[in-house]
Amino acid sequence: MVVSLVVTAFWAMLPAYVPNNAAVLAGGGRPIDGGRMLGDRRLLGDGKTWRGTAAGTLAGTLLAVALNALVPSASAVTGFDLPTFPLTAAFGLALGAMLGDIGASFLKRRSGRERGAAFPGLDQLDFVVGALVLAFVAAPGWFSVTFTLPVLAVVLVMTPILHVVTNVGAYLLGLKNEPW
Ligand code: CTP
Ligand code: K
Ligand code: MG
Repeated sequence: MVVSLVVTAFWAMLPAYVPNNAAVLAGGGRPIDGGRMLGDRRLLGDGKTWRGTAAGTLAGTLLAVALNALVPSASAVTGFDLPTFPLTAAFGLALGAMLGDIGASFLKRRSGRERGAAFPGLDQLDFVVGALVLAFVAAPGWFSVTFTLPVLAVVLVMTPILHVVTNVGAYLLGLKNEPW
């Protein structure tokens, strides 16, 4: 029961987990804010680029398409009723994850945090909130069937843990400048 919930929650969130990591690998180039300032600080900063955002959104969406192809065999092997992703849901999860992260950068700059600074709590959940909200807007029917209250609860507990583990890992591998 609990295992089934955790596996379902993880599967349903994979298209939202991959974008930020893909953006780290693919990022660079023109910043989204074009260097613009708001007051004496950058609007978003150099850490939010068009290329990273596009690559992250594409990676999350394509992963969902790949997962759809695996659903029959993965469900058969695990015995769990794993969700498939309509394209609207896939795109909503992936783009939402990127927008949540961008929103967090906006808040970090407004609160005086420089690029790369940690914002505990926000760092671990910004992309989850963005992904869930945009998936709900893009595919409300799918969302309500997939993200039941127990699944949502697991997502909110599991994601910060996974986020810490993957970011420390990426830092140790030299892929990220900070371990958060
Ligand atoms: N990245 C990107 N575009 C995005 C998100 C991330 O290009 N939309 C890339 C950038 O190279 C960024 C790196 O991934 O530096 C790490 O992402 P993140 O930790 O989210 O950005 P920070 O550099 O820490 O910037 P901020 O303080 O604004 O979060
Ligand atoms: K971030
Ligand atoms: Mg960072």
